[in-house]
Amino acid sequence: MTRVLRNLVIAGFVLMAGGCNSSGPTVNVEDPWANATPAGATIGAVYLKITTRDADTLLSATTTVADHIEMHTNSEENGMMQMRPLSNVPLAAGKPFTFAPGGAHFMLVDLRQPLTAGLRFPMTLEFEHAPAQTIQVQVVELGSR
Ligand SMILES: [Cu+2]
Repeated sequence: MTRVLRNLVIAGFVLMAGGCNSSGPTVNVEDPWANATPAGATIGAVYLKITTRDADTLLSATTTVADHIEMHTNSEENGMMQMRPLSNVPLAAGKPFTFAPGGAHFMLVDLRQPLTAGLRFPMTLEFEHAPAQTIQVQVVELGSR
């Protein structure tokens, strides 16, 4: 490699590194919430809006209040609502993806405690590229939103 070429390559790496650190958080999660669960319930659902600065893939989620979390989507097939598992969720750069009632949701499986209105609990989101994000989910009274 000539010296000029090598310097160009080094300059390119410096530019890329600068670009990766330039502006603000890479992941923005808005309004994470869950409905309170009735006594004896073993599952719950979390909703939120997520925007990533760069194209990424949401791989999984974990929480202290449930054994595990599955990502699901609701879709209508032959006139019936079907819940299907999502193995991951592709996120387009800068384009919000919304988990909301009637659509995509995080399903908390085998709750370790009831979700009571007013409770806040942590949930950690894992991405293909962005660092893991821990957010606080707000539990609201069932039917209040
Ligand atoms: Cu579900």
